[in-house]
Amino acid sequence: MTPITSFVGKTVAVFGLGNSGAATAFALRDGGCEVICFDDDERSVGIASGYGLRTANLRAANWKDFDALVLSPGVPLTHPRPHWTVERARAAGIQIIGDVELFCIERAKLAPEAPFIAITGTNGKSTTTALIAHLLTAAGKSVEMGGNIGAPVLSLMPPSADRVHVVECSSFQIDLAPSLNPSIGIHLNVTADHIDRHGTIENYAAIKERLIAASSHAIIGVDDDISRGIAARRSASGRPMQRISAEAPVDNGVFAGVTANDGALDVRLVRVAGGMPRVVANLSGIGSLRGMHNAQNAAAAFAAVSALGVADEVIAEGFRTYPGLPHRMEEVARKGKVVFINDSKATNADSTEKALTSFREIFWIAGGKAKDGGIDSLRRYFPNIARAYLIGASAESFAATLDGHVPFEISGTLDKAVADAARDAAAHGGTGEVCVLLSPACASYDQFQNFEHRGDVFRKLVAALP
Ligand code: UMA
Ligand code: ADP
Repeated sequence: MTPITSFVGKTVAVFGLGNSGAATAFALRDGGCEVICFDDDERSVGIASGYGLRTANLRAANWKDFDALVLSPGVPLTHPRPHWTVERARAAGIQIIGDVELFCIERAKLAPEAPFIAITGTNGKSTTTALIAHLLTAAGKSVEMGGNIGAPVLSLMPPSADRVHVVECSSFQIDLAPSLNPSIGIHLNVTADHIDRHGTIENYAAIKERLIAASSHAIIGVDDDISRGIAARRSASGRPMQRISAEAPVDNGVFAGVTANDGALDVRLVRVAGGMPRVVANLSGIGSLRGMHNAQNAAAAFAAVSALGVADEVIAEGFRTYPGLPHRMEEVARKGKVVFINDSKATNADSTEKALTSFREIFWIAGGKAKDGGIDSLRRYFPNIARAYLIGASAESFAATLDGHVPFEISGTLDKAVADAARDAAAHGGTGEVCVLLSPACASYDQFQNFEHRGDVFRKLVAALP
């Protein structure tokens, strides 16, 4: 834990008592602050007081008594409308911040030179965060990893010059962290997401840009228009930066170069420094980093870890031992020529697209609670699909999109889909690799608790196959 010592003798309201709120309350309390906790859900309030935290109904509080409101990232700050606690804090004139801000304040006080890598972007944050942590650990560094990826940042060990903090930051967290100033800031990409919480894509992107704008060294993906604009502004500032790309060469940074090799694609990372390109790593054959989206993540990770002085060969070798994250194109089994891939985290068509471009001869399990647009945008990848197995509430609408283009059956449930897809994949002609792919392009809530639950069920069903 990182006790927060900057609020000694002060009183702070902590609102939202999930993972981040609970860790924040303990970190402030252990640092010597008076903490008052509350949540809209009375069960969370009960649990917090059961753990010895001081709780009170903040609706009835005098907000002038507080020095700050620490808000959980899931609580609306601006859109669709400011939460009632935000209105009360603003009326009382007190600052509204989040746990990442407290971490930054403590780092500035304790160890301003402590290495701090912060990662944002619409997609690939968790993969890049976990990959960087893996590479640094493999290089023998002491690493603390957390933030949006799971472990709240204040549950980590305190910042110090001899340990590297690798912190995934969501737009919600950045919005609550006005003094966020990582030593290395990574921005991967921007596509429309969380508009309900930020109003417009411009506002969403501007919040993300703050992470790299205040970083000492910036690493910026330049494969979408908005991110290219962010890179151009950073470049104009004259402060240190590198561009990364999975699509085209860059003049200073790391890009992924692709060459055809006997029907397959070889993906190599190329670093360009002082105008000189040099191949620094080969991603071909690394199952945990399949696909060009992962080449973007790997390029970002290479640039960041290299900036901390780790040798090129050590990073290249570290890629080979990266285990990958569960539920993201995760290889869960291989039975003869059939590989079973769990991509349950793909809850929309954009994410599923990455999987459909990464494999051939796909026996595709899809469906659930559909998002707007369904799977219309995936039509151009239909030639990669040998047969589809449709589950969940979206089955009929997905069937209508596939009809006449891809053979399919309505399996209804995941257990039937896995059994049928495994049988058909094993019987498929030829000797080349075929793939049973769970990449639903849908939320899971119609049949499962969440995407992790759906992926875990898939893994068990595959393990139980004859
Ligand atoms: N709550 C209220 N009123 C509200 C909203 C929430 O009282 O209007 C209370 C809930 O009753 C609950 C608590 O707030 O008790 C939940 O807070 P939270 O939603 O901020 O969730 P945490 O458990 O604190 O988890 C948060 C991040 N969640 C969100 O940003 C929604 C986690 O990211 C993160 O891992 C964790 O902090 C530790 O840093 C999850 C996430 O879904 C993975 N992130 C989004 C994403 O990746 O797309 C941004
Ligand atoms: P995040 O933490 O930003 O949600 P993850 O690393 O968990 O991202 O990846 C979630 C999904 O997003 C993956 O399953 C994949 O489909 C897609 N994805 C991962 N990296 C990228 C990237 N760099 N660009 C676009 N899509 C990506």
